[in-house]
Amino acid sequence: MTCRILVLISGSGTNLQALIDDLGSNPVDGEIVAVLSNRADAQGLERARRAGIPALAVDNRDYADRETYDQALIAEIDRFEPDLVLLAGFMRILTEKFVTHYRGFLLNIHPSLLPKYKGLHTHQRAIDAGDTEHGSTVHFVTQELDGGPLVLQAVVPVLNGDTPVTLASRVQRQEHDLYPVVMRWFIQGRLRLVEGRACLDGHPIPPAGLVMNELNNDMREHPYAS
Ligand code: NHR
Ligand code: GAR
Repeated sequence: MTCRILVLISGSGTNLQALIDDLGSNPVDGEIVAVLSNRADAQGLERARRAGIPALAVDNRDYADRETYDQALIAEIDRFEPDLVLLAGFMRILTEKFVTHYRGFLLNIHPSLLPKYKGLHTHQRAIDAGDTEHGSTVHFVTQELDGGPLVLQAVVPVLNGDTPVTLASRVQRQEHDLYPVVMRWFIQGRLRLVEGRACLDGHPIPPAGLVMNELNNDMREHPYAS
């Protein structure tokens, strides 16, 4: 049965685009059935429409508080009967009620090597800490912000002279390979949340998550080669 995927965004939607392109290029039994944004001006909504995907905004500023907003969001999402909900640059913290409703089929891509740097401004924080490695993580969403079971990470080097902008763009290029891999695992029934643990092919994923790419030594020695 086709896996019905719904994507939540807030901004430019480059991760959404990577998911759309991946589904369009390699046959797999999954379909993005809708894209929702909390901002009507999110560029990602336009990307969805261009791909023929229903795209709508549910603006959080139209609701009194997080509870009523999430209630409205749940109602909109459930009209599409999704089997998988993906947060792709969605910038609103979700209530316990929301994450419980979608438990086991709600994933997020977070721009840090979790458990480091939960929350916002991750690129700046990695630079300020003098980290030599940074990256992005796909995880199941639970009540604990950016604290749910880790699935897969992509690692990038932090280079001399990096700014949050240059570092973010290096991370985002990796994200565009990372999120489609995890989406496919879920579509194929390989990735499941079992008793609070992420499992791949029936085996528990280690708490630190799997790593998609190891830092390539060439890049370390010739950091400007890329
Ligand atoms: N909700 C829950 N319950 N659990 C998670 O793990 C969540 C979540 C909602 C979003 C994405 C997350 C990220 O990848 C995410 C994970 C927004 C904020 C935030 O502080 C923090 C983390 C994430 C997303 N948002 C502000 C808020 O008050 C608004 C910031 C803004 O609008 O710019 O909601 O980073
Ligand atoms: C991505 O880098 C994603 O990891 C990050 O926002 C970017 C969205 O880019 N997510 C968060 O910061 C969530 N708080 P995109 O809109 O181009 O996909």
